[in-house]
Amino acid sequence: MQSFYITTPIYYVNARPHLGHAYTTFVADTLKRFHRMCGEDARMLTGTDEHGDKIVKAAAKAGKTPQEFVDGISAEYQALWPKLGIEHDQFIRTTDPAHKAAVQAFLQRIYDKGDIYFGEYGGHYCTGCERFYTEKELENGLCPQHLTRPEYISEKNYFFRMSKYQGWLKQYILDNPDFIRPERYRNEVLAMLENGVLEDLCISRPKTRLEWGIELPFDRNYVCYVWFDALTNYISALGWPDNEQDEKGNYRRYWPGEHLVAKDILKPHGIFWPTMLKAADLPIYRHLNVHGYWLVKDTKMSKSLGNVVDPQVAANVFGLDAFRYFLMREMNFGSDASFSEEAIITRVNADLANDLGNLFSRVLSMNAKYFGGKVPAHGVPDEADEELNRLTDNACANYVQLFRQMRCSQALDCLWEPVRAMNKYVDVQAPWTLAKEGKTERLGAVLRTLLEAMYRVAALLWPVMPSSSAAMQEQLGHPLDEKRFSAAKLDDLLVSRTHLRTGEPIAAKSALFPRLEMPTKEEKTGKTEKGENKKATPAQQPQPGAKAFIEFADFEKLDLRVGIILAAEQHPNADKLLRFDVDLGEDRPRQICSGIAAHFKPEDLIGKKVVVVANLPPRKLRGLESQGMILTAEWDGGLSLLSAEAPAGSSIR
Ligand code: ME8
Repeated sequence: MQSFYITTPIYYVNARPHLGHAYTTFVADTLKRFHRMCGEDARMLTGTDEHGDKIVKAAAKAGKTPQEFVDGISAEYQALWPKLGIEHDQFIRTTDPAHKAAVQAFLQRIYDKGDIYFGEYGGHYCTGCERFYTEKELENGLCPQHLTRPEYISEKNYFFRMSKYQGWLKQYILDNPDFIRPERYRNEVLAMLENGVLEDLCISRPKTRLEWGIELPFDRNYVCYVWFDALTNYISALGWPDNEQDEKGNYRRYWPGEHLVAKDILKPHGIFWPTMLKAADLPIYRHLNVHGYWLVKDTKMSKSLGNVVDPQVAANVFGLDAFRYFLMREMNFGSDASFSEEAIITRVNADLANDLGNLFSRVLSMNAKYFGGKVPAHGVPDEADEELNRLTDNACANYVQLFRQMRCSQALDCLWEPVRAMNKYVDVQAPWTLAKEGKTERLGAVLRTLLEAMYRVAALLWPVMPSSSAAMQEQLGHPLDEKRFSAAKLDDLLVSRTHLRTGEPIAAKSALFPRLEMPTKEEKTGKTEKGENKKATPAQQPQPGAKAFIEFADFEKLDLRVGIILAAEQHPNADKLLRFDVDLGEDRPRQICSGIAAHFKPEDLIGKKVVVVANLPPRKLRGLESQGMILTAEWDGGLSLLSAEAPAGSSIR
């Protein structure tokens, strides 16, 4: 069985987990699930990076010993991931004894090969980055990351002969075009290798300056530089070096793996790590997958700006699967993306509530109404059915291919083509008309075509939205069984148009993706403010440009009802108006005139369910009495009819 090993960076424990950490970890979880779904032996690693200057300083500030401090924050990370539905197989800490022993073995191996030497070094040291900068790398004498003035330090240290591997690494990247992806980051690393000489890497810190680290096995007066320590986690977690020769051990089973990082740590992963592996005669990782930054309203997240997004709060407010979907869909892997409440609400309402949720809700309720909730038989497919099937086949195949290339956002975009096409197909095929005309066989064929395509989309969405995908599969009478994932099953999803069983009962309704509203302050903080003012607070004022608030009692005066259009024709005296007979569940249909002639052909609207304001006083429009108003949604040049899947006369609240 093919194996797949995905890692996240191990996060520093000097700060609490935020949206950025959650994103990388969600992507890793999604990829692990995707490869499991492909029938592979997939494993995911995450963890915490706990040594170094930064941690010592943060611990001192918190009035704790480094060990107490790292235990506390590492525990927060460990507790968070399961709450976010992350299913990692292992959580590594760089303070684990097995990791420390692995780092020492790694150092010793390179030392014995002659690629670690002792020398004098003077350089500009930035504590924020935990690294030395050369004069050339500074910007106006300041660290380019932290914009602080580094300290000039001169001391004797151990060095890794990284320069020796410059030519090898450059050639390796040229020979393996997708080793670092997307391409822009490959080019960045190539530029670092092509512009000048790669310097040797200082890999020690004298204990006189820093004690909180792993001792060098060949000199007890020094501890290991954090990056050398941290990068080794990717193999120490697999049990290296003890199981290096063991065919059945995790190291031989999973290495080389796939790494996932943001652009901030491109250099250590793109340059230090492959040269370290090469020097230790170990296989090089498969790919370095580099993503951009999440910005908050176009600014970097920072504690001082107070704009750090807490992933747990976001998952609680918006729903875990909706949050995951948004992150995967909104960030084009490799580029930066912006997080805002407006962005998530817009995306979730459009893609999940309107497109996918609405599709499930209308198709399942029609199936309940027309076939008692049982899967109807396949009919003889007509051209429209074939077209939808072909579109679904292509979209499913492209989705899988794009996922393999880490292009999750494009993959999801692709899968939404059949979702949107299915909604259109429902409108065009108009099952309600087929039902009225007694065309039961054709009605069954239409619903079966839809149900099969819906199942394929729902199943493929599992890596991104595990619970919703499982719920949709269950609604379609096919509960998810993770034990049955296999390459053959995935192939079947991609090509077969028969997954459901004729006559089997399925759900009569579905309400998986509620529309999101802007969260209140209380929902965001989870607290009520003391002495809260019962009147509208500024956060509750209407948005600029919106209408003034009304009392609830005013809203209750409206009689909104579901109506079915029984007849529709052009108004005899007005080009802009259509005349309808609408069944509102009363003794006889009402005549309603509506100014929507520019947008619809009257014959297309027969059988449609609409929402009607039923208690407006009758009014004459160009000679014909109108006994109600049909509600529409309008946007730039576009117009659609509001609809609700409920019997005629149902009241709307
Ligand atoms: O660098 N947008 O740890 P770290 C997207 N310990 N991702 C973000 C982000 C943002 N705004 N902010 C952080 C370290 N991340 C080292 C790693 S690995 C051997 C050692 C994510 O806590 C992203 O994955 O600073 C980034 O690479 C990582 O957190 C940095 O985490």
